[in-house]
Amino acid sequence: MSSTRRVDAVVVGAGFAGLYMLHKLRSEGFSAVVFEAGDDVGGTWYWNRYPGARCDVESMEYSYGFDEELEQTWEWTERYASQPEILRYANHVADRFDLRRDIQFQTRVTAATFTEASTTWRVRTDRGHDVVGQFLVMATGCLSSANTPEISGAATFAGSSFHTGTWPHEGVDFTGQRVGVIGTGSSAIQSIPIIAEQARELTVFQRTASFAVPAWNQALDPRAVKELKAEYQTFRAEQRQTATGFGSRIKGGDGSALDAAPDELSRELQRRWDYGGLSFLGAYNDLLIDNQANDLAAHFVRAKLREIVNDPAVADKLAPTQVIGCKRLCVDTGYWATFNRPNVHLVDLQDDPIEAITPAGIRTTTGEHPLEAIVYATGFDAMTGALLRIDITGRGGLSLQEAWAAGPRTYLGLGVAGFPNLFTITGPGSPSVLTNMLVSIQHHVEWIADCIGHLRQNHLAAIEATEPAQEAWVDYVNTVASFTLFPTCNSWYLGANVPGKTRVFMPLPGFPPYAEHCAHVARSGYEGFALTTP
Ligand code: NA7
Repeated sequence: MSSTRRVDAVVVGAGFAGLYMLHKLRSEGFSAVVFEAGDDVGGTWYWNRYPGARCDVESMEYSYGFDEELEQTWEWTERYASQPEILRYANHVADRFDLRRDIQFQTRVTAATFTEASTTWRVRTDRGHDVVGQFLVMATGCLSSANTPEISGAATFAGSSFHTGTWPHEGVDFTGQRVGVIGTGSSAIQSIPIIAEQARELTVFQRTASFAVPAWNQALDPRAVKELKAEYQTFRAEQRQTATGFGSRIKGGDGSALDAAPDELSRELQRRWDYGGLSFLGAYNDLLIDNQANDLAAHFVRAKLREIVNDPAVADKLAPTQVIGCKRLCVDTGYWATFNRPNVHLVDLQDDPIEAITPAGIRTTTGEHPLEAIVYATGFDAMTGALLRIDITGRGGLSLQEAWAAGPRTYLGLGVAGFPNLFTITGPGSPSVLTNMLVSIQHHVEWIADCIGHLRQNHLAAIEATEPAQEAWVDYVNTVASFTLFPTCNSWYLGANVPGKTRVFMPLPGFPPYAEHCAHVARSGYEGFALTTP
C-alpha cells in the first residue's frame, strides 16, 4: 500500500515513550503520526511476554505522573507489576487519550532521510508509507532489538526455539518437555523458576553468573496506596531528586560502606535485603564507585546464595565474580532456590562451552544435552540496536551508522550533530536505563515538546546539536562513567554482549544533575544547539 502524509512530527514506536510523545504533541497543537512494528501499544511490555515477566521498579513508581486523574484512577494490584498488568495500563492510556487513531500498527520504519532544503524528514515504512514531518522522534526503546547469538547448528534444532524478548502471544506450555535456557540475566532469572515447575527437565546454560536480590513481591495494601496517592505529586518530585528516579522513600544510603562498623554494615544490608529490590544498591553511596565497598555488598549477597543453594558445587558455579551492580542487578522470586529442584541442572559455560546446537539439543564440550525446547534469554542489542537498524540519513548524506561507527555520539542523549530535528527519547548519553524509565521518558518527552514549541514560537525551522557541544558531552559521559565501577565488566550498558559492537558506556549515571543541565540548556535558548530560520 502507499500513502503520503505531511505532519509536524513522525514518532517511531508506541511504547511508553511514543504514547506520551503523541499525547503531548497533540495537546500542544502539533500533528503527529506514530509507526509501531507491533500490532498494539506497549513496546517492551508488548513483546516480553515470557513467563514471570515483571518490572523491577515498583508499580506505584513505574507509571506516568503527567495526568492527575490517570494516576488517581488507575489501580496497580502488586508491588511489582506483571507484564500483563503493565500492558493493560499501556492500553488504558491509549484508550483514555484516544491515541490509536494516530498510530499505524504492524508497520516498521525502514528509512528516514533529512531534506536540507525543507528541513524535514522523509520517513518510509515496510508497508509503503511515505510521510514527511518537520520533526522525527525516535521512541524506539532501549531494549527492543532482540539479541540472538549465532550458535552453529541453531537452525537444525528439531524442537521449538523462543527468545524471551519476542515471546509467543498465546504462551508456551513446557509440560513434560526437556527445556534449555541460554542466559542468566533478568529475563532468565524471572522465567527459570516458572519454567522449572512446568518442564520435565530444565538445563540452564550460564555464561556469567548474575547477582540477584529478592523482590518479595506481594499484593499492594490499599491503605498504603491511598496514602501515597494523597501526595502523589510530592512523591513524583522526590523520585526526580534520586539518582535513579525511584526509591526516594527508603531512608539512609548517604554514608560510605567503608565507614560502617561490621555489625552496622550487615544490619543495613540485611535491612535492604529484607526490604527487597534494586534499592539494595542504595545502602551506601559508594557501592558503585569503590571496589572495596562494592566487595562488602557482593560478599553479603554471595553468602545469601550459599545459604539458599543446597549443593555447594552448584552454589560455587552460581556465585558471581564481577562487581555487584556492574551488570543490572536482577530482582528475583526463588531463582537460586530453583537449583535445589531435582529436575534443574546448571551448565557453566566457562568450564563447558557450547560447541553447537544439534537437531536433538545443545552440545557442550562434555556432551549432548537432549532438549525439546530452547529458550534464548540472551538479551538485546541495547540502546542503539533499534535506532541503527533503521536507515537514518542526516545532513550531507551522513548515515547514523557512519556517525556512530565508533559508538553512539549524542548531545544530552537527545540530539545528534548532523541530524537536525531528530530527537532520541532516552537515547545513549542520557540516564535512561540506569533510571526508572517512566521518569526519564516523561522528562525527555516534556523537554522535546518544549523545544519544538520554542521553535514554533520563534519561527525557527531547525535545531541541531553542534559538534563541539556533542564532543564535550560524550567526554563528560565517559568521565562520569569512569568514576564508577560500571565499565569494569562486560555488560550490555557497554555493548559488550553483542559481538563486534563498539565498547562504549552508553547511559549517563545520575538523573538530577542531568535534568538540571537539560533545563539550563533550554533556559539559555538551547545552548549547544544551532537554531536555524527557514
Ligand atoms: P541480559 O541482561 O542482557 O541477559 C542476557 C543473558 O544472556 C546474559 O546472562 C548473557 O551472558 C547471556 N548470553 C548472551 N549471549 C550469550 C551467548 N552467546 N551464549 C551464552 N549466553 C549468552 O538480558 P535480559 O533480557 O535478561 O535482561 C535485559 C534487561 O531487561 C534487564 O537488565 C532489565 O533491565 C530488564 P553475559 O552476561 O553476556 O555473559
